[in-house]
Amino acid sequence: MKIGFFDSGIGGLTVLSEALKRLPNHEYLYYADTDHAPYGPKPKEEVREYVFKAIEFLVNEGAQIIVIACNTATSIAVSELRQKYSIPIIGMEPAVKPAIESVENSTKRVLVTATPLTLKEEKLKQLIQRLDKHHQTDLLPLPDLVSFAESYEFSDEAILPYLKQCLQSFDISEYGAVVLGCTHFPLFAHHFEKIFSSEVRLIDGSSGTVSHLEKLILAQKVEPCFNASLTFYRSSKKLESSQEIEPFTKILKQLKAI
Ligand code: DGN
Repeated sequence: MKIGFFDSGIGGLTVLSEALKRLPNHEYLYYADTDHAPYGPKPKEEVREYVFKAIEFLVNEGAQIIVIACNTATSIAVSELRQKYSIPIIGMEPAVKPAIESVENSTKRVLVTATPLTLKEEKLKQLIQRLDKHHQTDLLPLPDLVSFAESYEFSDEAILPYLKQCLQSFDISEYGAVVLGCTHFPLFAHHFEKIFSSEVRLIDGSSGTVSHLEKLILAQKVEPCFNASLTFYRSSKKLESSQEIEPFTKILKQLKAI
């Protein structure tokens, strides 16, 4: 089966890596809209256009299922995309449910981190309203992490001071779970682990999204594909040389997916 993955950049690789581990026998197309990343600081209408263009491209390349491996794009465009296309379109959902469940019988709180655009959208507000019965969640936008990731800046010297500064008005000992509500953020999990105690759970949405993908594939009863493959695109340009592909495969190797 041809499965199209989309993100503004390398963040969606955290979701693709989970899919490659659990569902290896498929043809994966990975579209990183790096000409326009990061989406966070851009107006919603502009981002919406980029997302529509990317999905159109993946559909034209033959994708039979699309995974929008980007929380920001999902909150802005998934409903309209599902109206436009007849193929299944899976979106991301910040993992608020498992995070709240993990602190349910304690006095601990949940910190939901994401891009400013995701935190502003109605979709997340409604999700929290529905699940957060005991008012245990706080929101924290982390606007710069996507830019750090897109410039392959993962050094402790750059990331730890940034996270500490964003967290300065929070009492971190209050938290039992942190939701990584942007697909780029798991790339910084080891930095979060240096700030929060080892009992704090870091939860992202990739496992839930891949379970959804797995169910859809099973429902379609497709035969396993014996020429499984991985094709990468940067904003509509197919990457051919190993030099072009290397930044993506390097991350997938770090995530132990290939
Ligand atoms: N990986 C995207 C997300 O999950 O929200 C980040 C989008 C962006 O470019 N800000």
